[in-house]
Amino acid sequence: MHIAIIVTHRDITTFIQTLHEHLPNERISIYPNIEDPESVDIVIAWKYPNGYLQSFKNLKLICSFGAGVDHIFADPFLPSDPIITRIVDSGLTISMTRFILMCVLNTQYCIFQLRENQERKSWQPNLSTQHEPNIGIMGFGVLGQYAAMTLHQLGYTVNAWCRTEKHDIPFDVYAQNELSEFLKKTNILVCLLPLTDNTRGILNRELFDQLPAGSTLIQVGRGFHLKDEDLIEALQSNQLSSAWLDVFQVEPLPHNSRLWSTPGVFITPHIASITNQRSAAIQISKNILRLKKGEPILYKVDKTAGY
Ligand code: NDP
Ligand code: OXD
Repeated sequence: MHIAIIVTHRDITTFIQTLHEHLPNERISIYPNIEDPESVDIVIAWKYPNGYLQSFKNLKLICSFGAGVDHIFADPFLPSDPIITRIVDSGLTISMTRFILMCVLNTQYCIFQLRENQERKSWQPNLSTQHEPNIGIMGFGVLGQYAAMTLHQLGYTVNAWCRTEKHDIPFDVYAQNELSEFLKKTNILVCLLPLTDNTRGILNRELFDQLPAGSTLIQVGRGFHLKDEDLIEALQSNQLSSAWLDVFQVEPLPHNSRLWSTPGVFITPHIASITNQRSAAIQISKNILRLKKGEPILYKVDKTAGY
């Protein structure tokens, strides 16, 4: 098999080395040095240039190097035949939960305010440590479910919202048409949705207005879920009190973005959860061996749903 790795914006030394270890007999080409594209069977992709796969006429499998696949569906020339897979990894899932917990705890205990108080030697126990977070998780998939269950086990009030019905969950999971009800019960909103035609721009003023005043946003989905100007307005009017933003429409976030200096915004550089190169290489090589043997491929993306 001929495997082409087209991963941009990331150092993938360990990934390449591990892939070679696990697939010692396969031909592996690395972007931009991919000769003979017609012979490529499998592409491992992260943010490749649109249209680049048009000359890969015999492609069978496209593996996303991350959990998200919006970067693949963003290609208007995406070939329609290949199976598309994504990364599902316990390390990635646990890191995301830890990141969300970090945001929740810092919000709950007003850690930045406490730090300022300390600088002024001011003893003020009545911040909002009594404030009980009601955490609403938008997107109850691999990452959302683990985060929600963990927070629930820690004693937080948790609700979730997703597209298809879920059963036997120890808290409320709202259906797609119950978004308003879900938002009313939420004062810390976590976005763990994939970016699709249905979720683009979903974090907008109309949605923020349905949350209780003073709520917090934890945005770890994708930059295009959020209407930046709507967030800034919601913060300025105190409809939201704070927003943790890990993902942006343009990354790195441009210096002239107003988000950098909007009070209440905490910016992290897309580090909520990062693909582990070794486990990703092992997972993808196992799937490549499955393809070779004609066995079912794991972690397939639903092309109709777009995630
Ligand atoms: P999954 O595909 O496992 O889960 C997606 C969830 O979103 C599902 O619960 C799905 O509903 C729900 N959903 C999709 N469309 C809609 C819709 N229109 N309305 C309501 N719910 C919807 O994805 P993961 O949990 O693995 O990952 C989620 C996203 O997290 C990724 O796509 C990526 O954008 C982001 N991410 C961010 C990282 C970071 O570092 N910031 C790292 C990794 C991922 P249903 O259950 O009904 O199918
Ligand atoms: C991913 C990401 O989708 O890092 O894996 O955002």
